[in-house]
Amino acid sequence: MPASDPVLVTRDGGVLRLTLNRPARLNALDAAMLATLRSTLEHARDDAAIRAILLTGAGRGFCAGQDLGARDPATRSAPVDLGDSLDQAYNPVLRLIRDLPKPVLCAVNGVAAGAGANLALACDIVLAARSARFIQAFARIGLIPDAGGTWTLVRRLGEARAKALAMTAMPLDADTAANWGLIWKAVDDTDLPEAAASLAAELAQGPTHALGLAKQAMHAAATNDFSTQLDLERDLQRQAGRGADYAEGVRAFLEKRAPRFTGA
Ligand code: LHQ
Repeated sequence: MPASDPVLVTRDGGVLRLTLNRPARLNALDAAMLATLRSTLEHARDDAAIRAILLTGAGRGFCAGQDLGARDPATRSAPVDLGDSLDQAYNPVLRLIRDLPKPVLCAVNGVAAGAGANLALACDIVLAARSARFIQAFARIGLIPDAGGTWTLVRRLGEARAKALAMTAMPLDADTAANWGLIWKAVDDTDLPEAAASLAAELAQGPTHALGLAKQAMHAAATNDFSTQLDLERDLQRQAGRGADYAEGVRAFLEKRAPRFTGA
């Protein structure tokens, strides 16, 4: 894997680590990065040996959103169709992260702006370095939040905070993001690599099938009423209860030892 690859892809046991790798541009997203993210996440979805994904960035930033140098709207004769760019390059990646039946962890190592912020927020668990900032930078360049931002911000923060962040493009520090429930946790910068690696390793040893079903149930909760959600929990728990990991989990409990989950 050449160090110049736009996304570094490495395996450590059941963890697939994806490192956005254009540090001189704060890992701003271009077509090659998005294509690599897409194909790698498709592979991760289909490979049962991959049981957790860890997304992070190289250098001092996590991701500064769309590469604004990749295309100059003013010097092109045809109008820019950003909808096509979202449809073809961004949204498939966001849907993959959201639908992947295994945990996706994001370690936000520095600034996360525009689509970069919302890429992080699409992940299941977000850990951030205390110095990281989340910036809905879109309004600064005359755009609306995309990459799922309007959906995520309103659900996690409510309209008041979501609208203020979108309309002011104010940077949100990692501690406030955690206090507001936008992310899981802020940790000291120097602790982030170890905290992220150990959480990813722990997730990769978990009952992967059940974790995927839990993710599915929680996503459905956003639109289900209580009774429908009870029915869904029944159906998914039925599936989990047939799994080898449930049998192993109960056996390990009774034998007073740590479970050895296989992900099945
Ligand atoms: C960059 C970028 C960048 C290129 C820093 N591009 N080079 C849009 C269109 C299409 C479809 C899909 O959806 C989207 C969604 C979007 O993501 S729109 C939002 C795009 N992102 C932004 O507007 C953020 C732009 N960047 C910034 O505001 C700042 O760079 C932040 C606040 C992220 C960081 O500020 P600083 O820490 O002061 O760093 P810097 O500004 O000095 O950046 C370092 C270098 O990275 C610099 O290059 P240079 O050669 O001068 O050292 C920047 O030009 C470059 N860079 N973001 N998005």
